Amino acid sequence: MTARTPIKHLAAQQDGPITVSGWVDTVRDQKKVQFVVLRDESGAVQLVNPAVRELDETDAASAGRLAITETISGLSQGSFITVTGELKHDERVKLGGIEVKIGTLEVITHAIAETPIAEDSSIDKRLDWRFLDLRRPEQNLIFRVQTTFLHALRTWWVEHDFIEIQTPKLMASASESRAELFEVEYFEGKAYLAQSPQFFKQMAQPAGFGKVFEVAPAFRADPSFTSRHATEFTSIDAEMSWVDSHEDVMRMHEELLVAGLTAVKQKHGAEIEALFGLEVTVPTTPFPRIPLAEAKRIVAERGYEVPRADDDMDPEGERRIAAYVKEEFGHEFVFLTDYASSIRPFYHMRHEGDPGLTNSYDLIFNGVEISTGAQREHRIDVLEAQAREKGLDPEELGFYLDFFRYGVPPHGGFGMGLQRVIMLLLHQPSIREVTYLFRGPNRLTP
Ligand code: AMO
Repeated sequence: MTARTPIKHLAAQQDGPITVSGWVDTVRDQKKVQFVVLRDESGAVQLVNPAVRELDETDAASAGRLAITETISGLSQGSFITVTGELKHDERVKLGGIEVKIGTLEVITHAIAETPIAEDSSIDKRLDWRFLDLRRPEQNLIFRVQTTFLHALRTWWVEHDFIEIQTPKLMASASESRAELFEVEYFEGKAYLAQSPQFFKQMAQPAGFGKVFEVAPAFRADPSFTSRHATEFTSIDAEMSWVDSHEDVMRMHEELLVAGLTAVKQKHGAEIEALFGLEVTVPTTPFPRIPLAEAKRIVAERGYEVPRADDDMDPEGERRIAAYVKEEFGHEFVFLTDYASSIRPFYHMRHEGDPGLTNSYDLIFNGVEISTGAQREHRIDVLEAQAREKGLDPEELGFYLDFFRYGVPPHGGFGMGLQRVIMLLLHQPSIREVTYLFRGPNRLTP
């Protein structure tokens, strides 16, 4: 490994010799002095070189300095370099109050001088050149926040005795609605890309695992071009035994999110404020809960009738109910509960006295759905009847229905879109900004 010091550690170092490596952000090539802003994954630092434009035979150091000066004059933005030099603290330096006086400079790889994207390039153009786009400090922070968030979730799950599972992404049948299904050739036959780990995370319940989680890709052949949809996203899933209702799932879900957001605030709160002008709020528990019918009444009273085409909440309704919750409870999250069975999958448990409603919820964060959760129907006769009612082929569901024939505890869980959470947490305009490599109806590269 190159013996380099990450730039973020320089401020805490004493003045003296140092090696730094990274890519060139800017070059200011003045007659008497040259400045290079060097970036790495952790920050930026100013490098300085007293320029020597002509060889001075009387000065032994002159030849080396002249070579460095010429190298810097030809240095293109984005080139990767390694510099050894002298670190010096100097309050007058705007960038972090430190500077490195260049001793040696090695160009590791030259970048083509013409950068294909600029700050104001369209998102599509930036995605074409995603590896360059990701060099921006904001992008780097997004993925460090995501790392911290996922790590905190995993820690929480492990501390609460959840088992991590990896379920197959190649399936013989649909895992959610047939409408958004990718079909792939599979030897002589067909396979489908998993839309969620739904059936297999439920399988862990009759398997006696108790509590499970998975963080993995999910695929949806959704042709929409909205800011919240991707054809491939990361699904965060949890499922646990012995729930009395969806209320137990919501309690687990909110505790988990508090753990995730606390870690993000602690580790990145200041940077998020500096780069995005945002304060991360750790939500209080319990999150507000509003039955869907009540939520629709509230937004109607406030001047918006949710279209009646289906029984769901539309995106505008989600925005409005979130605005109401923010105003009334000062909360960024709201659980909308008790969705109609007509718009929920067959595996959601229905209300004991009212089969028109399910023990389910959607979680809204800053006005957008980030998650769906529910108690599952675990009684085989009821489950079969519900599947038939939805017009599903019991043949295709055979393996799933078997889970319920050999003993199974009551259970429930949720699925949550990782990219949606990060997008809404950091107030990003689109899921494209927070996806490492976005996949949509017309994007399969890079
Ligand atoms: P659902 O279909 O609501 O529920 O998906 C759960 C969450 O996954 C995210 N999501 C998406 N993110 C980006 N692009 C998409 N096309 C996309 N589709 C879904 C959303 C959504 O809230 N099996 C159930 C969950 C469960 O009951 O456990 C399910 O998949 O954030």
